[in-house]
Amino acid sequence: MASAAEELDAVVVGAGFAGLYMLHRLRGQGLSVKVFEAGADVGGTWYWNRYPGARCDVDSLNYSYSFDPDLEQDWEWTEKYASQPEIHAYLRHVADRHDLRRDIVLRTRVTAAVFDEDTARWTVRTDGGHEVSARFCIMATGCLSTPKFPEVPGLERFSGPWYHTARWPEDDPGFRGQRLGVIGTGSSGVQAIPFLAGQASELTVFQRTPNFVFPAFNGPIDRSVVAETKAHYREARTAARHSLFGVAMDMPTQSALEVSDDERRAVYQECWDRGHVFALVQSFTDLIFDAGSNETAAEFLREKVRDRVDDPELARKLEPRGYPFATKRPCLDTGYYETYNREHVHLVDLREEDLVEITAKGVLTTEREYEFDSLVIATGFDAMTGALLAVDIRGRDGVALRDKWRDGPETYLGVAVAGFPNLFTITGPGSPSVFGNMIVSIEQHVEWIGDLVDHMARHDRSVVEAVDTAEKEWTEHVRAVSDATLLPRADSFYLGANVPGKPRVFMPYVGGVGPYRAKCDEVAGNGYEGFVLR
Ligand code: N01
Repeated sequence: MASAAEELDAVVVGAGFAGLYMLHRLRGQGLSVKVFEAGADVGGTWYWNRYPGARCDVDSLNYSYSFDPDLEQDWEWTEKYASQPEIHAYLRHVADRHDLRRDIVLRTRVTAAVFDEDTARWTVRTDGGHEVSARFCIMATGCLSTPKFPEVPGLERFSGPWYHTARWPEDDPGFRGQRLGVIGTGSSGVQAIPFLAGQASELTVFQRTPNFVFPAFNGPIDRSVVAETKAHYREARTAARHSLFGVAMDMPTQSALEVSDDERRAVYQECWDRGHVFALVQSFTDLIFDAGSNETAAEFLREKVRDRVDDPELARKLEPRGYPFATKRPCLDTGYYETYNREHVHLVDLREEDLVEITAKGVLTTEREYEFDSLVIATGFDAMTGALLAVDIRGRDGVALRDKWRDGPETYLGVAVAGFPNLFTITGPGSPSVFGNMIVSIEQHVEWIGDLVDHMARHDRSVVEAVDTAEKEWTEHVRAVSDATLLPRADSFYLGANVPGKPRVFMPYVGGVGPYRAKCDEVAGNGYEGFVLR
């Protein structure tokens, strides 16, 4: 254990993609840094989400660090979309390659961070009894890291074992021959269900909202694409950084309503065949702006459900309806719908019967009790703010972040908060974050924060704080940009709508990864306008 009030330049909370690179970056700038990580290993998301079938929905060559050109060349991805074990192995490799582990304290959760105005330092405390003092406190806690559980009571009464997809045990439990219940059909459920169906003797899925799901067409990585990308990685990375979603793609030029039905179908089919989450979203200019255009894509995808599911009544239940396409994160699948053609797989439509409680034997709905040997909870996350507010963060005048954000998060650029000097939130609310390729957004924030810290050192400044008016303007801009789209029309985790009582505020910045980067660069170029440096 660290000695009381060990003095550091920076504390980083979390050792996932963001925390590892932040440590590397600040250490390279000569700062003393310590990382606290709750998990038993580095990896963040890719440590915790080890459920069967877990894999990335951004292609491997894009979902990787760009900061180390040698790593980029050395590392060999095996699949188009990497699995959890492969991404975890990659992050473990990065930690070793850059000798990061010596400054990472594992199995240790940060519980509080308090700013002292007299010393202009943060005191950071952990559940392991650490107390450290640091000039900078950097939250690399991830956007999807605080699990959300079903609201109904009784989970503790269930007599069998249960597992949340985001807290999967290191030793995979396996469900061979068991009656298994799964609650939730977001990306985690959609990925896990085909694998779980391969184990369980009876699998029952409780679906509240059917998702838009299309095939990943995953497989061994195309070696010619690898060679081509590696030969031009710098250009590819630059293009990704300036793109809409952090993955370089051709920009559409037409509305979905400007073309004939046949042309539109051909475009959708081509995107479908690519098995790419953003391709379909970006196939026409107006899919996330115009309900009529959006409906054409939605109907195309519903038709595919009908093609893939044998029983028409079951297909009807699985067809996504009631919210526009892409207003909840669409899912990439491998055999998801086909799984429902298997005799031992059953669907309970929670729009027709409500969940009442978890009982000792299983799940009680308004229709009947379903009995299970084990349960899988795939109900997602308290997204974006959950992990930040889990820590008791107190800024100037002892103000708690939990109080400041009572009506929803307010940030300047999603990276800083007025009243909380020298605190940074990597991919915080108000930045593109979950609305694109996380790694591109993480690297951008890490580098921007690193540059700011360097700027402060060169200009003999020790404290930086977002200005209240700049924060208000940015928060309003984030809201206005999302309000111009269809995105707030779904009860999504982007809006906090999946967590009862959470303020209904659209959290990611949806103006695009490239334009957002340009804005951050402009702020820095103008001497960090919107910040006070003391
Ligand atoms: O979580 P989710 P997730 N009773 O919130 C349902 C990333 N990710 O873990 O839609 C019954 O999407 C809920 O229903 P509803 C990715 O960004 C990426 O699956 O709220 N059901 C929904 O069906 C993704 O978007 C990958 O009505 C309840 C499900 O549970 C994000 O993580 C893989 C319920 C939760 O879906 C979150 O995905 C996995 C209740 N009380 C995750 N509460 C990649 O591929 C919730 N639900 C990279």
